Amino acid sequence: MQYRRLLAVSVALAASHAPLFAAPPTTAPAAAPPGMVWIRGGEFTMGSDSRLARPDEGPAHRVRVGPFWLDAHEVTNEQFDAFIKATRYITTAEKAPTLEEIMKQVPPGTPPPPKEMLVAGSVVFTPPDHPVPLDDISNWWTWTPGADWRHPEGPASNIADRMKHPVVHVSWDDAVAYAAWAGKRLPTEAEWEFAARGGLEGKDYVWGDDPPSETHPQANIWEGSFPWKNTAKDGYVRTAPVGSYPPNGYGLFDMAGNVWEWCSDWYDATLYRSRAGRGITVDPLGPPKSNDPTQPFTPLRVERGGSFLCHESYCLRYRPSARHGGAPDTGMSHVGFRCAKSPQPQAADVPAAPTPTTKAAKP
Ligand SMILES: [Ca+2]
Ligand SMILES: [Ca+2]
Repeated sequence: MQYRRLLAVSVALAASHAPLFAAPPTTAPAAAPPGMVWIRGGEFTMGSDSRLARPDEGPAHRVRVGPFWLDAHEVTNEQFDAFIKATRYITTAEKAPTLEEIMKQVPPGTPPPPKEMLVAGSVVFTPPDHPVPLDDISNWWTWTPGADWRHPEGPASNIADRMKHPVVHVSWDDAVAYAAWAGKRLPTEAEWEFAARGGLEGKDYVWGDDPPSETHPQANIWEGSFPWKNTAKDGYVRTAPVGSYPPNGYGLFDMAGNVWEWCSDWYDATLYRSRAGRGITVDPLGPPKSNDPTQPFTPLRVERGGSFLCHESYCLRYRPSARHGGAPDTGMSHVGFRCAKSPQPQAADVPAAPTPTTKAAKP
């Protein structure tokens, strides 16, 4: 847990290689669960060595994933509201963090945050009205008491006209709780990327190699000058209703942009280097723990797909190979999720501590 706390402080203070399994079924074993798409699985090139790729996206390597179902779109406020009404679940952002939680994730010697920080809230995108240096995220992120999934910009905001938009301010823990309630699970990072590519091999974008178009927008991203001037030529400054842009080759919407999507894996910035030259990685569940040298005190889970804030000048991560690590207790105004589901019988949802050499527990 706990990056929400850490980020609050920072803002405030300034494959396995198991034998190949039998060929996956090419047709779904049953009628699709409502809102889900059958992904028949297969072998693909995961990661990227493209000039657009960041270091954590390479080297590109061969991976095989088994068949699964995936939500056609990000989980919406309407869907999440049904979960809350059924379970009375309280999200991470609605609970005040403790001083102990915060101090566990900051370097030794860091002074404790002021008491006013120890209240329920979340981190909200708050754009400046002028250009700012891009090396300081506090120029556009603000710890906002009272911000949560029902109040995306803070207590004065609401989601009344955004029920078809993706839910935001959900932590990884919240997403896992929703998935368990829905009889689903979070996708693995490998499943997510296989699905995002939609059958296209080695392309920079989920729609191919063409760059984003402002006349025929392929996704909800940032247009203009980040983070202060958004021309919104794609129609939306913040989140868009799910399904507002063309689907990819598998009929999946918003695999690029709109909101980042939690995956089940721990995030390891160097993960792919360990797979290089080792043949085909089969149904990887991710590393046993997270590893990001830039955030050594914070365990991180994988987020994929980029968001409405991504722009080529700063965050060109609305690409299928792009990766990001987020602390499991961090909900933000540009992070959501979608769910996967294994063919029956359903496996346990999310492995607590998968190892790179453990074959997936998926049936
Ligand atoms: Ca946009
Ligand atoms: Ca997305």
